[in-house]
Amino acid sequence: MAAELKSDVQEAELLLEGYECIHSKSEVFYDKYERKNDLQGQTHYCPGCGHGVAHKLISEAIEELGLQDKTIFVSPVGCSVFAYYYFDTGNVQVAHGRAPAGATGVKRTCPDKIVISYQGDGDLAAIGTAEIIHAANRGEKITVFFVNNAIYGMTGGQMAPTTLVGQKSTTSPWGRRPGNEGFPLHMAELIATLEAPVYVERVALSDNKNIMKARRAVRKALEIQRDGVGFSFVEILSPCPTIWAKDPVVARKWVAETMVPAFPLNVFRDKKVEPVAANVPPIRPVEEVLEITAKEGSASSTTKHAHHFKEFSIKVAGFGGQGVLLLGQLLTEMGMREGLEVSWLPSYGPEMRSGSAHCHVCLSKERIGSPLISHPDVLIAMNEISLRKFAPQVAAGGLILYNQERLHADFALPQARVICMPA
Ligand SMILES: Cc1ncc(C[n+]2csc(CCOP(=O)(O)OP(=O)(O)O)c2C)c(N)n1
Ligand code: SF4
Repeated sequence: MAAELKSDVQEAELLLEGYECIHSKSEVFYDKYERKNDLQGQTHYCPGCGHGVAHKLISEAIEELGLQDKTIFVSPVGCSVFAYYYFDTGNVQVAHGRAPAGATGVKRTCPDKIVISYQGDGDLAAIGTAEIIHAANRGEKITVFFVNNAIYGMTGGQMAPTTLVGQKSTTSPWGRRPGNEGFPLHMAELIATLEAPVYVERVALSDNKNIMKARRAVRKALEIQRDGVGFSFVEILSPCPTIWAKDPVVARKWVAETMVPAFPLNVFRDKKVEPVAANVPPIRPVEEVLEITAKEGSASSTTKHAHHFKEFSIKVAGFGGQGVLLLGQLLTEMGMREGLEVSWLPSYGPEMRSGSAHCHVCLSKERIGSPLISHPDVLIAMNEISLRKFAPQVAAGGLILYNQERLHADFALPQARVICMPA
């Protein structure tokens, strides 16, 4: 008897006899996942997590359609927040729930790109409900992959809008009760009630047959975007073994046996529409759009100065009501008139007056990567609080303009020059 017992490896080898075993990774994935220390090379997903399978389906579709160089992947907040570790495409990471809004901006700016909004159910159906509904309703020509695992995975298993009736979570320890927490949201059905979406399907990562269907849906959604047809949305029912406290095989079965009856698989929308050219406004110079073009022959139409900087940053800070934001806008407008790239980023509290207000202004000869300024070349400090708070950030050799007669005796700053001018 003992001699007939075979090891798992021998069993597997027997099963594979006559088959060629191929392991491959889509070219759309990085060759090496650059992660911290000993995590190099592996993904951050738990074993059996559906995100890995969803990533594989998306990357293979991008590769097959030859879209890698055109794709911009917008990753959400949630377990898939680090999708940019894996996809060798353009990547943007946005705030919780805002992926459809971010994707809208990217697509409208770069209409020839393939823009993917990838989101979990907490992200899409809770904090981002408004964004997804309005992006779908506007018919943005983006593709949304919605990974529904019926729970908040990343934060440890709180109830999501998709949590099933009776399903326990850390915030519904007795199981979801419709009388208290409402019914699960069926996002695919909801989106299919809108007029604009072109393609809406729900698929499941429950078994090989359904994974193949998911593969086709993912590809079709991307084709629709490639052809400029309209908004495409694929809901992917996906296992989360860790939070569900099930082993990966049982978790997959749970998708099939418990999730699918509650979230039926279906093509909810497959509209036949002709591709239409993107309705993008003609690109005109900003000065022209804002009607600030100087009149022919006037001084400002001819006076362009030689600027010695490549990039020049200014922070204006003070109280609400001092014109802090307006001053930043004026500087920005002057920059535009000089033909520079400009950005203006305001930051102020809820108070209309007397609250802290500041803004970041960037003037540059090249496109500006981020409007956020950590080390301004110039600080315009309109009050003492702002001086003390922001002066240490000023770049070495920078300048501070301070709205007072003189500096306080205890104030010393070695790295920047201060000019006091009571404005
Ligand atoms: C504005 C904001 N609110 C809350 C959080 C905390 N948070 C991070 S991930 C997450 C839930 C994500 O769940 P889901 O979208 O279902 O994705 P999963 O992790 O299951 O893939 C929450 C609430 C946050 N990061 N930002
Ligand atoms: S917690 Fe769940 S969704 Fe998150 S990585 Fe683990 S299995 Fe995946």
